[in-house]
Amino acid sequence: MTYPKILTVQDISCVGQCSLTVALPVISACGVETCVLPSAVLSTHTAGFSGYTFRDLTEDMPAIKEHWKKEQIAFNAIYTGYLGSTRQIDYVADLFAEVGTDTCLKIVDPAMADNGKLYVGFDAAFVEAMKGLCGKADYVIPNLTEACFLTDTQHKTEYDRAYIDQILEKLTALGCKNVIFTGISYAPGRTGVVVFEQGVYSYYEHEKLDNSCHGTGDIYASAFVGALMRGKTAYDAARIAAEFVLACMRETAREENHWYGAKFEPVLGKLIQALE
Ligand code: PXL
Repeated sequence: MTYPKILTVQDISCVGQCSLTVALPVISACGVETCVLPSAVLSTHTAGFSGYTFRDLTEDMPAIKEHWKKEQIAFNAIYTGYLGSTRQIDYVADLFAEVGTDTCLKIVDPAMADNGKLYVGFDAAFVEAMKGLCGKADYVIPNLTEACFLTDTQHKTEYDRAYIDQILEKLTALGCKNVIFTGISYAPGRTGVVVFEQGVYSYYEHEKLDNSCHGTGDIYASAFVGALMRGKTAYDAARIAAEFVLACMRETAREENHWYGAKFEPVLGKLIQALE
């Protein structure tokens, strides 16, 4: 792959340091051409702001795809994040089938839930549709809450390896080939990412910081995708993305009032260095 081109499908939250306003700069910084298909346009993200606007762009998706096909545009990878409607999930499956190269990598971040709850606006029908999309992906990047919704598992805040193994088994049964399972913590003060590749388990553990920031899931997935497209193994990409998110969170903790997102911009240079 000489100069990989990736398509990312997720919303534009105009303010909020998440979704496309993260994916575009982060993947571009990784040296990968980043094409975008906005799933919706919101004035802000939905976590903590009230009265935000929401323009669903589902209706635009088929015509955009047809134009790309007419122009013979094909992507080396397609990475999806926050999607704007249940129907949109079917259109994303069409994109997977019709505008990828022969070796197109399909990466799904089922961005729909955190801390035991679905984000505002999502329901059981969306979760069911997302199960189907995950089954079509080469890599799925859920947090624990999302994995629980995808596998009808009760969400726990304290758990052991057997609980995680059982979720991984159920994700595999859905058709997920490789799982990058974020925010898995087996010991106090520690957390990490499980890399489950073709049934083989590995784990990258690191410090658990006291602060938590909105949007870190999007930063993580974008950095993982960028590193993977730069030829890193899934384990190395998972490790590089984890270290990048830690750097973003440390940067964010320096300012008390920055509550709505993580400050990734000042540490983009560290991500670029990690890829050299
Ligand atoms: O970070 C995930 C995300 C993306 N986009 C929108 C969101 C959220 C999480 O709440 O509201 C619009």
